Parts: sequence; C-alpha cells; structure tokens
Amino acid sequence: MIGVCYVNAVDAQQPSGDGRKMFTINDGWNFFPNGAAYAETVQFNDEGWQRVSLPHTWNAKDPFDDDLTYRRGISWYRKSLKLDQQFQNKKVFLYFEGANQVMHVYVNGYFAGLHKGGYTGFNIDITNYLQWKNNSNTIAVQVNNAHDPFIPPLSVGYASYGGIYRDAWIIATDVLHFKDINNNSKGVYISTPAVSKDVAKVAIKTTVQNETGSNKTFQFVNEVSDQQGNNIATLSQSFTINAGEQKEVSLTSNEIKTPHLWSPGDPYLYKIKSRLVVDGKAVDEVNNEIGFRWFSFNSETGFTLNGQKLVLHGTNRHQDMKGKGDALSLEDHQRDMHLIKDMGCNFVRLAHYPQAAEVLTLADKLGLLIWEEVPVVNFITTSNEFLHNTQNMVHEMIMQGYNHPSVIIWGSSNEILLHGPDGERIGRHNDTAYLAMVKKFSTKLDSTVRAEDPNRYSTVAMHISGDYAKYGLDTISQIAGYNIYSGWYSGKVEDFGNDLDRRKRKGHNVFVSEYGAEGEMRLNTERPVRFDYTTQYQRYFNESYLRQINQRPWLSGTAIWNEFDFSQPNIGGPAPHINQKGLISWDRKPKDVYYFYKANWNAAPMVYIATRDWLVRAGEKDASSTIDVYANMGEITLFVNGVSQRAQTVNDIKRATWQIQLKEGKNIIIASGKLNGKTYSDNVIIEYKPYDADISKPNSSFQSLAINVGSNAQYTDPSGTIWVEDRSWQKGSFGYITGKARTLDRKDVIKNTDDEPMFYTCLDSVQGYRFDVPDGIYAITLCFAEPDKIRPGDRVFDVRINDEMVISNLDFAATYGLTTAVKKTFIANAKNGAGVSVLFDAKKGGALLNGIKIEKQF
Ligand code: GCB
Repeated sequence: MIGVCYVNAVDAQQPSGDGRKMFTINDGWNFFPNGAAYAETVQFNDEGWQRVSLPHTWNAKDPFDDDLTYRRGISWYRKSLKLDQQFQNKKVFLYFEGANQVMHVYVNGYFAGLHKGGYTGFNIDITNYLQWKNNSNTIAVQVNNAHDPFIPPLSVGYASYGGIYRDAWIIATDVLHFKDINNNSKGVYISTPAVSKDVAKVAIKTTVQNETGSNKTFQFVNEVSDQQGNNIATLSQSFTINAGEQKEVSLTSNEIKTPHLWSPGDPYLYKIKSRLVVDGKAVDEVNNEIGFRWFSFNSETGFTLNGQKLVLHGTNRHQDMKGKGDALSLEDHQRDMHLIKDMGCNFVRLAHYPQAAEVLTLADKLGLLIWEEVPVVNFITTSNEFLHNTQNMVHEMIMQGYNHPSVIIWGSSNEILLHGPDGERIGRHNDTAYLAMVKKFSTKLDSTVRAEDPNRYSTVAMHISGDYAKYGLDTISQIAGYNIYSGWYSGKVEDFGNDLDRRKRKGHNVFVSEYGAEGEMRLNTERPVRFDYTTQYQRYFNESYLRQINQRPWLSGTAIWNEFDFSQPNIGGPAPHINQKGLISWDRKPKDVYYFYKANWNAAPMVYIATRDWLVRAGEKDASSTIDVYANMGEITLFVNGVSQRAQTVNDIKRATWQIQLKEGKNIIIASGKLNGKTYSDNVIIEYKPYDADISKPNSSFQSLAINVGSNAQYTDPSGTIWVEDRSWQKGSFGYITGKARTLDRKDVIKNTDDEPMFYTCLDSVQGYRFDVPDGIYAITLCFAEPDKIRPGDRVFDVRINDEMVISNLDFAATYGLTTAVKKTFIANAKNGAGVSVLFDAKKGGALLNGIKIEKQF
C-alpha cells in the first residue's frame, strides 16, 4: 500500500516516473454481497448496490456475532473507469494488492483475469479490453472467500475476511516495459551479492518485454544513490530486443566502498532508480530502496547481523483489528509497526500470510527484521492443485518481498501436522500415506523457497509433537520454528526452557516462532492461575518465558504470539471470537504486558506502573495490593498517597514489586527512578472499592456485592460493577457452600450477553450461597448459562431463597437453550439475623450458577 492517492475528473493519473503512470482506484465501487447473474456485463444495472471504497471487507462484523460462522461466499464489486486518452497507446494493468481469496476480473464484459489466494498482490493486463470511444470502461470483479480445498489456508484460527481489502491500482507503461509489473517488486529484482563493512555490490535483474511491434535497442540504467541523493554507483548497459520478445537482463555493480550498513539500530536505505531508455527517452521507470547487510544463523551461537551477534527480539503480527477486519488503512499499518518498534522489537513474524506491501516498506525504514510466510496452516490437501497454488503463492510472496532488506526468512507452513487429512485436530499421526505426502509437499515447497531466493533462510513453524521429528519434517527447512504454549494450554511455564534444551543440537537452528497466554483486560486478580485469562497471568507467563529465553544465549530468536489480539471466529470464551494473546488489545490499546517487553527491549529510559489494566479494584478492607513497576533503571521509589515506600531494585527482567495498602477511593501512586542523573517517573490513580468480609454486624454499611462465581478473578462489567473473586462461605461472611469451579467450553459462544467473562466460569453441583447480611430487604440476582451439551431434562433443579421456592424445575436446555445467558432477580427478606441463603436442590444433574449479586433495597 503506497501513500499516494490522486483524484481527478477522469480517474486520476499522475506520472510517477517518466515512463510509468500509476494511481489508485479505491473510490467509487458499487458492492453487492452475493452472487448476481450477468454482473460482469456492461449493461448490468448496479444502481442500488452499496457504494464502497477500498480497502473493503464484507466480514468486518459477522465473525463476531453470537454464532460460530460468518458469510464466506461470493460478492461483486463494480466500478466505471475513465482513463485519459494519453493511455491509448500504452500498456494498462489493473493491480490489486490483495483480495481474499479468489478473484475473477472482467473489463467491459470480457474476462480479463483470475487470481487465487488472498494475501499476495497480482496484476492483470487489461490493455486489450479497454475501449476509448466514450472513455468509459466497466470493471466488474467477483470475489469469493468460500472455503476452497485447493487453496491455502484450509483451516484457520483467524477470520478469512472476504473482499478487496487492500488498494487497487492502475499502472500504465510504455509498450516496451519491465515485465511482471506490480506495485511492490515492480519487475526489477535487486540483491546484494557481496556485502562487508568495506565493500558491497548490487545485482539487478529484470525481464524486459517488447510489445512495440519492431526490434528495439534499449538501455537498462540503474542509479544507486545515498540518502543525500549522491550517486554512489550506476549500472547501465545497452541491449537489443526483437519485436514481441521478452529478454532477461542482469547487471552487477562495481565494488561500492565502505557501504553504510543497514541494521535495526541504523536502518540506512539507498535508493535505486531503474529505467529503460529508448532513443534517449525513459519509457519505463521504477524506484526501489535497498539496504546493505549480511546475516547468518548458527545453532550454537545464534544469529549474527553484519558480523555481530544480535538476539532476535520478536513478535508476531496478524493484520486485522476491531471494526475493520483485514481492511486496514495505511495509517493502521503505520501505527502497528511503530507500536512494535517502540516496544523494542527488532524482529517480526508476519503470521500466517504475506501482509500489505507497506508493512515491508515500514520494516525497512524502521529497522525490523522480517519472517514472512505463506498461509499453509494445520494441514494440507494432497492434490497437485493445492501444491501448485501454494507454490504460486511462494513465488508471488518472494517476488514481492525480494528487494526488502528487512526480510531474512521465508516460511512455508505452520503446524502442518496439527490436523489430520480430514481436517480434524489429532494428537498422534498414524496415516503413513498422508504423512509421506505431507513430507513430499514440505520438501517441494522448501525447495521452491530456496530456488526462488537462495539469499534468505527457509523455515517452518511446528507445534509441540514428536511426529515432526519421527517423520523427518523438522529438518527440511534451514530454521526449525517451534510454537510453544507450556503453561497455557497445558503444563507449566517452566517446561518451556526444558523443551528448548531437548531440541538443541548441532546444525539444528531452533527458533521460538510462537509463545503466549491470553489476557482479558476486564479480568484481574491477585492470584493468577493458568488459563484464567487475567492480564496478571499473561504477565506472569511472559515474564517467566523471557527469563528462560535470556538464560539461553544460543537461541537465535523468539517471537511472541501475538502483538495484537486478533479474530478467532471458531471460539467463544470470555471475549468471543477474539484470541486475546495480544500484548495490545483488539482495538489497539497496549496492555500492561506490552510495557514489560518495552522495559526489557527498548533502551530508552522508562518507568511504568503496571496497573493500567486494573485501575478500579475491589478488595477486602485490609487486604494488601500488589503493585508491579517495569523500569529499565536500577532503583525505583514508590509513593502511595504521598507516603514513600521502601525503594526496590528492579530484578533481572526489569520488575520491582510492592505490597501496599490502598485506601478507599482514589489512590495516587507515583514511581520514579534515576538514570545518569535524570529522574524518570510515572503516576496513576487507582480507585479502590473495599468491601468488608464481615458483613454480619448489625450496623454494617453493607450495600451490595456481586460475585464472579467459580473464578479466582474479579470482573468489571460495562456499568462499572465489579464482580469479585469467588470464595467459600465462612460464618459472618459470604460465599458458596460446596461446588466445583469450572469454565464453559472455550469453543462455545455465550449468547445473549456482554458479560461473557462472568458467565464463562461457574460452580457446578453448587449447593448454596450464604450472605450473612444484617436484616433488611435485598434484591438477589442469579446468573446462569448452561455449559454442557445436554438434552432437555438432563439438568433440573429448584432454587430456594430463605426457604421460599423462587424457581422450581429449572431446565435450561429446555427453556433457554445451551450456553445462553439468563439473569433472574428476586427479592429476599433477611430477618432475625438469619441473613440470606440461596439453596439449590438438584433433581437431575448438578445445579449450577455463574454469577450472583445481592443489593440492599432498604
Ligand atoms: C498456534 C497457531 C496460531 C494460534 C495459536 C493460539 O500455535 O500457530 O495460529 O492462534 O497457536 O493462540 O492457539
């Protein structure tokens, strides 16, 4: 995506080089979200279709509603295109940076081209279909994002947003031009065959196409200049080309002395202007930026760039975001890449597909090393067509990324053994025929990568399964990527390091391609446990992993899963359809864990009080509260409401921690530290809402209490009510009387509510709740959602409040359906010091409860 957009009376055009003109055609499309007969014809009447601009997707909302599906199928886009008469003698191309996932393009009713695959750009020569009489052309595009067994990805843990979701361009060239035109590689491929700190060489190759109808002589001229515009090399030579011929030409520069090297710390770029000159006139011209750098991976010593060890501090990026799906603007990409850079990363894995052209341009400029990959995810189909389509994607990805100095690794698959041949998740493989095909497929793909680009490394990302080694799939590529989630999906965080050590062996370049835990900002706790979705557990997990990474200097690099929360249409959980392993939320707010990495990886001095995810807290009156500070300077002092706490030195992973007492209401917290004589500080206000666990006193000021049943975490609902951590009842206080804490199935969407984090946990086989409140009238709200795949009649129970039957024969499956949120409120009279007791009498199955709230009426 390039940041220019020209608009004129006719569809705008501006020269972007002597012999080439290009402009976006993002505006004025008519869109129809379905199939439509004859929509490709000129006569078709598209009045009444929706007016849209690109980038556009029709799935920005529906993957996030109450069911697990969204519309995957056909839609149409139509646009009328006026071109200036000056293009009449030119070659005209339509260039799409990305449309997901199969696109048929018609111009004036003629079929002009087809592209398969949603993540790479492609161009279509439309010269012969244009008409110049009325200067009006009809572009009609059918886009189809239906599942296609022959096109990767087959099984995705992210939304396959349909639409023309990146920019569309018109490119016009002379009839003698660079072949393989596209907006990114532009048909000119640049490499740096020899680079050292003393000398470098540039090699440039292209294919020239002569459609002039006569034999020609042309000069291929390339000028290399530095940032100040000084020419540092010119590569130029004359060639002859016959009419109708395509000619591959390549040139290598002389030695360029003391090149300014490119690195994350100093991403210095040179410019290369490449021209085709015929009879003294430039007939085609493209511009590129390149960087001089060399690098290598070593299984014992890790990664080196320009001869120096560089630990790759990385993250993964999915390209979608709240409200926009994949149809991001240039500003969105810029914000994302800057957030990554500011965190201190020097590496990004673009998982699981090639991303917008601008992302690589930004990576070049900001100094972020890149792993880019094709979307072969979880399993394959064994057809030749699937292989062919994937190889084509590899080709397009590499050609489009070829000139970017940021790219160092090409990936060809992710967790290819996660599912079996029928698409089902499986633990151990035993279908040896399928495995042999997977191996053949992987080998062919890896060879394609290496043949297309011998200057970078090839890789695959694998999940933790012995099958990759058993069937020889872990040694095909040059780097072995491992996705590791010990301490999240199972096991303990400490298993991570042991797992890595087991994989270490000479010649085997281990890279941690994914690790992560989910963090929901509405769930917070003082007692984090695995899989509780609290931001505190997410921090605990990442802190432990980073410490283990730091202890293994042989490791070349790691990539967090994920920098941003992203869509996961096929799951429910506390935030349905969102995978919350992001360090930054779905609407792009950094979570506290983001600053943990920043303190460790970005050398710019910083102090950060890690409690922005939890600024309004509830807790027992006298309980202590944990305050963590991330800072990259030695000693930190903390002030709580003006009172200085004992100074702390940050630990090996840049954290200092205090246990403090918060007062009711607003608490001013200030942390500060010194570096080189300068003071750095941060401050926050935490609002504390204490409750008294002893609620029985007759003069108790008890007003209300909401409990996040079955959970160790407190949940803040949209109205600001905090549903506190669950507890077992003790005399004088409140809590449950027996019950098993559990969660709903993560695959289920809890319908009918915005309070999913509260409904997500429950107590199964619950017998009762007691509130030893003073006498009075109370409203009791009970919250339920049936977690199991049961039939009507399988779970039936009564509820009594203070011995009065308030619900009899409650049967969710029969009355409300499964995983559907229901809230019921009753009035209870607490008298004679007996408080309020809610009792459940199971008649069939165990009674259950997801949340309970008690509010004093008078
Ligand atoms: C993985 C996958 C990634 C998932 C991630 C997760 O291993 O490669 O696509 O999103 O795990 O969060 O489970």
